[in-house]
Formats: sequence, C-alpha cells, structure tokens
Amino acid sequence: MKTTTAATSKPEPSASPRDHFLAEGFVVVRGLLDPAELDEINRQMGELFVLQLRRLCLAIDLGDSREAWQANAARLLAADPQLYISTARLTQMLPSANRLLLSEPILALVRELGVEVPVVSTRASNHIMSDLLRIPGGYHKSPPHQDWRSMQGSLDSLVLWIPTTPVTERSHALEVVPRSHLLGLLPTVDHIMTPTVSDPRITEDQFVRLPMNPGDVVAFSSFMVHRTGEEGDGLVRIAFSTRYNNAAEETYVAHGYPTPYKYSYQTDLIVEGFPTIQDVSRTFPAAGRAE
Ligand SMILES: O=C(O)CCC(=O)C(=O)O
Repeated sequence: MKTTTAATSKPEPSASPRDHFLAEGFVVVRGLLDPAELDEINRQMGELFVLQLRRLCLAIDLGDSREAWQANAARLLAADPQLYISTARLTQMLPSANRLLLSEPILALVRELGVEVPVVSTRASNHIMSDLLRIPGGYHKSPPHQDWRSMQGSLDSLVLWIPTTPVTERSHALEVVPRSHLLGLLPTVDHIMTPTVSDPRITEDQFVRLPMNPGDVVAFSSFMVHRTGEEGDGLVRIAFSTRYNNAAEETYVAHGYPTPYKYSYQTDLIVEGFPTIQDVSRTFPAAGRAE
C-alpha cells in the first residue's frame, strides 16, 4: 500500500487541476471550502442524533467535539440500529450540507474540470466511518469500485468527496488508484454494498491514501477505482459526496439523459393510524374544530 498523496503523483507540481485530473483521474484541491461551514454541518448532524437520544431518555455527551459526536451516534446505534440508520440518512437531508454540495466553489471546480453544463447526478451521500459505528450485519466500508456503474451518465461525470472532519492516513482515508480511469468500465463481482471491481490490472499496491483537512475537496472521474481505507484511528471520519454529469456531453445527450436511480415512495401509512385529526391539531390548533 502506497501512502503518497496527490502531490507526489506523476504530473508536474505546476500542472493545472484539470491537467492533473485528466492524467491521474483525480485532483485534491486544498482549502476550497470554509472549515467553519463544515464545523456547523457537523454540529447540525450531531443535533439530529441528540434529538433522538433525548426522546429515548438516553445520556447525551455535550459539546461539539468529534468524541461527543461519535459517542452520541454510537449510543443511538446500540439502542436501536434502525433508528441510527434513519438518523444517519437524515444527515443527508440537511439544507446546510446540500447547500455546500451545490455551492459556487464546488460548481466552479466542476466546470474547471471540464463539466461544461453541470447537472446533479445523485442526491447527497454522507459517509460516516468509524469501527465503533459498524451496523450489525450491514455494510461498512466501500470495497474497490467505480461510481460510473451506479451513475451511468456522462462520460466526463465527476464525483466530489468532501470531508467535514480531518482525514489522516489512519482515519479511513479515501483510497484511490491513480490512472485507473484510463481503463474504462471494469468488470465486477457482487458485494453487499456495491459491485466490486474485479480486474487483474487493479492490484493492492496501487491504492493511494488521500489525507485531507476540512475545506479540502477531492474531485475524481466516475471511472476511477476507489475504496474506503481499512485503517481507523478510533475517531469518526465524516465525508459528503456528490456527483455531477455534464448535460452537454455528446453520448449523454445522444442516450437521452438516462438515469439508473429510482426515486419512489409508499402511500401506505408507515405509522399505523397516524396522523389523526388530534395529531394534526398539534401543528394547526384550529384543525378539527367545527366551523
Ligand atoms: O467515504 C468513503 O469511505 C467511501 C466513499 C465512496 O466510495 C464514494 O463516494 O463512492
């Protein structure tokens, strides 16, 4: 396992982000975002876990430290894994996180890397990684994969991976295989989480870890092989990712803007009998009163 960073990859240090991206399949842009904004997103995510802990009358670690964040999340996971999953999923719906992924610095980077007419491919994803937050029987770390298989959009589609906590080589850093985008779409085998790349040209020694600070962003080709670093330091590592297609890319236009995503909902009531008119009157006191 190599542990070099983007800076030691092949292209000259003077190479533009686009040159580096085209040659290596990824580029790490340092200090693109405001760390204070990322701290605030961490705080808001932590608050969601606290709201559920309070409902369950469980202990709450106070403060904005990563230790408190992780302790609260771990407590909810221990109490109710399904509730932990719902709460972790809800972190992806925070306006602050979505605003960040759609922010001008991100879009400017996407355009700079060649995506002429950016369109969102995928809803915000949050990757909360810690061995203490392993979901029993569920998936945990991403195996080696290419995102193109789940995006199936433009050939120049981009993934942006944005940590909100520090990422050292030992905190489940994102691991990439430089230049693997040049191999095109690779064969896969099944995996509980996502189809795993299975190709003799991808070998263990090619993976490179990307240590990053909050504010740094890595942008990579949807064809680049990547995975979650195995090694953790016991502290939660959080990163959002987003994906953009290029609505002007010739094959994407020719194929009529296909998407593999299915967005659906159920109309059967999830909580049996809810809401009654009394429930509705909690929000609208006049509800159910005779006119
Ligand atoms: O955050 C991680 O560990 C994995 C992220 C990933 O695989 C992805 O964004 O496709």
